[in-house]
Amino acid sequence: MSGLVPESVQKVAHAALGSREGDKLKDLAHDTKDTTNKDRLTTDYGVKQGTADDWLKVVSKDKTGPMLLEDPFARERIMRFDHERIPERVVHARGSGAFGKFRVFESAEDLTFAPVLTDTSRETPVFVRFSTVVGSRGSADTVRDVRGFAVKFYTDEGNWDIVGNNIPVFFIQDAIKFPDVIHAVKPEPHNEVPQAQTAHNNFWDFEFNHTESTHMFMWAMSDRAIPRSFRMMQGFGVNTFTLINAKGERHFVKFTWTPELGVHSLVWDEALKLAGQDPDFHRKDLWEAIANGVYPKWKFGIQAIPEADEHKFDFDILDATKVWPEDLVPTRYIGEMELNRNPDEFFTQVEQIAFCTSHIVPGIGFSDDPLLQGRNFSYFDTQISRLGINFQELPINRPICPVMNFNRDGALRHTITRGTVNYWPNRFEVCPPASKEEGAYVEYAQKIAGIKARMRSDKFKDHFSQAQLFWNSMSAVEKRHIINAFAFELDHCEDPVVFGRMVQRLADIDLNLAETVAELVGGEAPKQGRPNHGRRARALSQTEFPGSAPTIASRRVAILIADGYDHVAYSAAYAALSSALAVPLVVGTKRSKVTAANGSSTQPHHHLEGFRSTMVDAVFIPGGAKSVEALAKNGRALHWIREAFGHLKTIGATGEAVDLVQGAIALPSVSVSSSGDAHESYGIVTLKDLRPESLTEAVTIAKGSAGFMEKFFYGISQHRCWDRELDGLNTLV
Ligand code: HDE
Repeated sequence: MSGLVPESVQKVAHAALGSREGDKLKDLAHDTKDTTNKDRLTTDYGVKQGTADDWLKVVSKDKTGPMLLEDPFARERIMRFDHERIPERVVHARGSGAFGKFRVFESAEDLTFAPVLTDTSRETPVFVRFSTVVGSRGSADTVRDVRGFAVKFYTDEGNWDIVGNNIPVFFIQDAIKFPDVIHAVKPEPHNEVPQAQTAHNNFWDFEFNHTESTHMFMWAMSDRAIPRSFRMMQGFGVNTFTLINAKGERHFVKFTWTPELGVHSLVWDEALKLAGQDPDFHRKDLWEAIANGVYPKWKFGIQAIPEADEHKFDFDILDATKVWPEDLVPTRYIGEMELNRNPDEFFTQVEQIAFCTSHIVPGIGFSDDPLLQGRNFSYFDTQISRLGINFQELPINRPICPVMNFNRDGALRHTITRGTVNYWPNRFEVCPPASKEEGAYVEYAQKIAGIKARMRSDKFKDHFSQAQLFWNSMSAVEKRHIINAFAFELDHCEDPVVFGRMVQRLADIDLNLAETVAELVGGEAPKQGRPNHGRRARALSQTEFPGSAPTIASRRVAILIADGYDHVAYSAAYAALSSALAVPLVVGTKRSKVTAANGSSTQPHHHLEGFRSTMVDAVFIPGGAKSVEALAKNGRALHWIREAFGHLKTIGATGEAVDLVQGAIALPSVSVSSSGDAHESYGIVTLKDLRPESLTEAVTIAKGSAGFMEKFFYGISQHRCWDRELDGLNTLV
């Protein structure tokens, strides 16, 4: 360690400084201070302070007495503290972020002349902020909500922001409705309840009254709204943008990010528990992966429609409540983003970053998407009240290319612009506008003719076809989760008008869905449903994105032990997990030293009370007669095993621990090994008669492998054992 900056962070930062990606880091270095032991405490105006503990007082003999307002040190401290908070974001208040880099591996020059999308040799620095939408800054990470996925590219032509979500559509079609939808979803005005939840009367009342929301609320009730990790979600620009190529041709486009690790979600019970047990679960997960060098990566994709084809679809391509089905407009993946550096300071980087949909660079344009047009106004405006008019000067926001203009003054102006003129044109010809050849942004000459009116295109009026398309495209497990999500949400609406009408609305999507939910929540079953067109589309079900290769990198695996554990199995598992870049976490009956049967010992990372099964992806329990006996008598240990089973996690056990797992789960359909051969049943991987040589450190993760570790790792790489749920075995939570 040097100063207070962890070495791992420094190493990455220094490596990046030599590269193109390091340009933003170099820029930030001008404003970055390390806290070191050499520094001495000073006031903000630089005077050294001799004490940090006592306010200046008039003291009597017993050293007590009134405090003096004169004390400038104390006043500075208190006043600075009084003003530490700035307004939190009105939406997306809770988030976390990281630095990284972006590069295209295939030029999109047929679509655009923007070098960030055409120059395959260029590395563009990025900062990404992930967020929830509804909750306050201090709310929990794992609530059911849409996730923000906002990317700032620091390009040589200026900053380009894609301010996206992990769901490709939105609740409303026209920006004028945004205050209504957000008021409805936020805590209710009379009692400020509930926090960070869609499960309340006002939200579902709004949804019923806005049929255009139907498609989006189906996504919000799906597993997409409870991601396992920010690193395991897709990102979508949602709005329709345009790209202009060197020939002056224009395409309508949508942007997509697809994670290398695949799209994976928590199960609902796990998400609910984590909100209390580890409210920072996603924030820590991102930090941990980057600190461990398992950098999250996403492929960047574009869907493009030539300008001439704008009206060839049965939906309006400018309607943000619609996807462009992959079967009609395939995504072409052309680039990759990697996040590889954690922030140095949360407030000045993650909190003060200011995204604006209006930040685009030459070669990229807007469309007449009525949601996007409104967003272009809103983001700049909101930054003014959140950060002040000079927000673009904050280190995290300023571009890495030159900035020069005659915008001046305002609160907290930072830049000192020398020179005698602050207007154009001027007699010195200082700072003239650029020509197109010099890289000026030139608007596409779009022909427009029309009348001034408050209207929407007729195609915007179809609010159900794509909601049906989404439902039809779900897997059996996903459908079940959506039904359960509605059952949970509507159960939290006490007003019978609200849940009663919502179950009727579900009949516009699928009668069976509506009937099932009606029965669960106590609404009147709809008599008739809207005919379902029966069509399905690719890429809507998240099961189509399992990841580029089976891996357990960055997966958290608990190893449960007590005194007397089998050290051979323990250390083989620990080593194999580490070499596969997973995160082994040893959880003991206590956190003080635990001694193995052979006299070796280990210091667990956690103990069973402090750490819960919800916080890991899989569990391994080595044998050892005494250890297993202790775990079997420990209610929390048994609950760990049952809960991990109920949450569909892979569980591995060797030696005596096989009987422990079998006893805890006690389901006849789940069999365990009785011999020296590794055995797998419903994601329970067991090896009764352990021969040390059967536990290898180098594990190939592939389907159908014979070894214990191979089977165990393959199970983890599959994220969850869905067969347990399909066969109704997941009730032990
Ligand atoms: Fe936002 N949105 N939004 N939004 N949004 C904000 O800007 C707004 C919409 C999204 O990590 C605010 O800086 C309007 C769609 C993200 O800092 C605000 C409309 C999508 C973030 C705002 C929308 C988003 C925001 C609040 C409808 C997905 C967090 C703080 C017309 C494509 C960015 C801020 C970050 C934040 C307005 C709809 C994504 C108030 C008016 C659609 C990821 O300006």
